[in-house]
Amino acid sequence: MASVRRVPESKISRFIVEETMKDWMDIVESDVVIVGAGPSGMTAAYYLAKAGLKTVVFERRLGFGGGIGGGAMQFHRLVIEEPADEVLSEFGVRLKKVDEGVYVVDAAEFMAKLASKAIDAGAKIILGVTVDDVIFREDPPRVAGVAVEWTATQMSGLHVDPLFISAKAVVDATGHDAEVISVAARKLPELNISVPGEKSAYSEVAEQLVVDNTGPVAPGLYAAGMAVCEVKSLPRMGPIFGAMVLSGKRVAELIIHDLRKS
Ligand code: 48H
Repeated sequence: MASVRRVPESKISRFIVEETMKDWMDIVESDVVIVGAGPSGMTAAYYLAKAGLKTVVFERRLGFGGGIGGGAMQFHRLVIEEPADEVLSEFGVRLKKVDEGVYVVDAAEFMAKLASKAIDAGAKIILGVTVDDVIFREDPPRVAGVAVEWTATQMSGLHVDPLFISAKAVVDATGHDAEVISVAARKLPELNISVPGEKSAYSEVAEQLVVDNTGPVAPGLYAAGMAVCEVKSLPRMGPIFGAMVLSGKRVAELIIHDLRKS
């Protein structure tokens, strides 16, 4: 039998603390912060990291995937329509054709491969961290990063101040509540953001509308995925995920373009 290497407790702790702190030293000045590791956030992370931008995803929960895992009423299959199938094929997700241009995928496979691709491209996904505010600058008014706190600390109700992470672009990929954009709208009237709220279901038009409306809501602050519905008052679409993936890809393309300009 192979002999298992003996590692003392203090060394285990030292390695973890040292390597974690090295990562955080790097993360505090990021190119792009993505809030939320759902389908739109992880797709954006993949394309941004692939383009060479230092990209970090903060996810409140201790797992990635957002709404993918819950599927439709917890059924484990999701619907994808073209042209999102091309993106999923790039991620290695197997697609079963069920109609012309329409496919079903396995929820667990979808979230696992999405995360794996984003991480392999160089994006950092940090779990258990909640973004609860933004950093702003004047002349011109803009978002310049985020405030982060451990989700567990937030849940405890303890009065603990956050850490700040600076970024050239912040993506709200928090889903239905558009949490980051909502905080900015409330605290920074000079950014002129309004959050009218999403509309009821109209799947056939919602998918295209989400993709078309993905983009900046204020300088330095972008909306992707269901957050776009919340901010632009668009209908929801239910458990069809093509637009989430295409919105993540589009926000990445827009940010890459904007950051190359500046
Ligand atoms: C850190 C946060 C914070 C925060 C939230 O909901 P998601 O899956 O988001 P999308 O937009 O990529 O995908 C939406 C899709 O899952 C969906 O719900 C669809 C298609 N619905 C259609 C319909 O009609 O209902 O993921 C958002 C992620 C989650 O993992 C949250 O835990 C996380 O963001 N999150 N993370 N700080 N403040 N708020």
